[in-house]
Amino acid sequence: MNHLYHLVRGRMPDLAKPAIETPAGRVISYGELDAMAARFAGALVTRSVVPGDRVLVQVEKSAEAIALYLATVRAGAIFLPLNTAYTLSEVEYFVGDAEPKLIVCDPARAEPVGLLASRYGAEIETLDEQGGGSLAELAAQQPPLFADVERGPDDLAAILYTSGTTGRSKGAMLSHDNLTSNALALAALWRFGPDDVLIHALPIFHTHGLFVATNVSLLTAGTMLFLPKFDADEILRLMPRATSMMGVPTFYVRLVEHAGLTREATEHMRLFVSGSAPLLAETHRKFEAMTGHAILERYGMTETNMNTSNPYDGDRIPGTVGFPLPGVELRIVDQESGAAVAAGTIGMIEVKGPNVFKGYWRMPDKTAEDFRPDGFFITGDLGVIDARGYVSIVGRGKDLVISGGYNVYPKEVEDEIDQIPGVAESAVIGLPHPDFGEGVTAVVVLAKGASLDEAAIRDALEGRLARFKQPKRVIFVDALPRNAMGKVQKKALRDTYASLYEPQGA
Ligand code: MLC
Ligand code: AMP
Repeated sequence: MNHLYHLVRGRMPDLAKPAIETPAGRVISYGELDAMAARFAGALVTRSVVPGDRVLVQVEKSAEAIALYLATVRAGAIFLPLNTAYTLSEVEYFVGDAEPKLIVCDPARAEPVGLLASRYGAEIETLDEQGGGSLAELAAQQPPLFADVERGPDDLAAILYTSGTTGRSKGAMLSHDNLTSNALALAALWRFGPDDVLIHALPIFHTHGLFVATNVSLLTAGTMLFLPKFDADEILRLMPRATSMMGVPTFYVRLVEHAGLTREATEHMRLFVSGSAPLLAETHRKFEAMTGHAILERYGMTETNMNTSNPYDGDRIPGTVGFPLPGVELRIVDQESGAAVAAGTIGMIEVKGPNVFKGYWRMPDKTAEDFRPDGFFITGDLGVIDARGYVSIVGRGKDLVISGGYNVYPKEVEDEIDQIPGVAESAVIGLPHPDFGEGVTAVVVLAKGASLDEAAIRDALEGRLARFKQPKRVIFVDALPRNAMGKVQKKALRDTYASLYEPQGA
């Protein structure tokens, strides 16, 4: 049984049990979530959504947004969530590429998104952060029961876009089996069960918050404490009644800076998980010294769900991402030739298993490029396996910046900067950042006679790129360092400006 919703329903506890609680005191039981998802599924069908259709969703975090996710898979359609920070021009690309039947957006954006929808022949409905809006109104008129559309294990449940190192964003096609197999593996490994109360402060438009956190909790009949966003005070307030939390490294960086983080404050917690970006060994050690908890670091990506995890029992080693999950094959190969490397040698990480996606939406060539003939997916991450079998990520073979757990592709930012009148060329790099792990930084060469400053560059990017992608700092240089082949040497730039974000006096 691989249908995501069949599994959720099959594992539902007592229907009165809370599935989601909000800090404002709202409690949504499993029974209510089930009925809500049925009503939303009915609403989707009313809006002519049929199996295989894409439902593109750019809404704030709410229990209703989770119900919409469940409703989409119940209707046999494909859930396509988008970061709420994306600008209209960014959204337009996804609409054009995915050709959704229905777009669900925040009421505040109904007008411009509505125009966009009509241009691309899509329907539009709205959903706000309180769970209101036109889609909720339509759902309220539907019955609380819905006959779920049958889906096979390889049928798609979701498409999540991930930007490309060159060119366009790619939609990673994730099947029901990709999602269920991974959530079940994680739930077993991390010992999730009905007594778990998970602090959920992640956004729900990415793998981490939507699949790792939400699917694991729903498939184990747990309760999620649903915060709209990360808030250290609120998280510490909730810890005495929670058992677990999943977060990106920035969560932990901020928590260890908080005076309220103590052994007593975390006494009721049994598990802290970190992923989506490298957790500094220093943060791991500080957190353990302050709380007695060793953060469990795991490694995944949009295309593959989770690949490896430190053990639940046994050493959780700082700076490593642990062992391949049960059912996941992982190997390290030579980046150029693809040949296996000697044990203990750094190389490209490749993975294969039920967790690995079905390819990029309507990009067969790109898909073929990223898979080996024997079915292994080339992750673009560089790693090494030690004598005990622990995997460490030691770098990236792809030009990518990860800022606070969000991926930013330098090429996309460079393309925008290069279009600004007065800019000759640019290089975008990630530099060590005390809060975000890496800070997006632009190194810009101005055209002869141009006199742009940092503010002018930032202003020009407004509305074109989501704020988290915009450079935190802009550095002006006379020329970019290049090698003999004329390729910009980003490593040289990263070395030169390595301490740009170091706190003053550090
Ligand atoms: C927000 N801002 C960021 C940012 N998040 N800038 C850079 N990087 C980020 N990640 C900017 C905003 O644009 C704004 O800028 C300012 O910071 C304050 O915004 P905010 O909303 O108050 O930020 P904050 O709540 O502090 O958010 C930081 C954060 C958040 C780290 C808590 O970004 C977050 O929740 N990240 C999680 C991302 C995630 O879920 N990744 C999983 C991907 S899945 P301005 O200029 O407007 O003031 C994946 C696979 C896997 O990777 O393995 O899991
Ligand atoms: P995304 O495309 O948003 O899914 O990001 C996936 C990328 O995040 C991976 O390819 C890795 O580069 C990175 N990543 C995820 N988890 C970790 C981790 N624990 N340590 C280092 N990098 C990670």
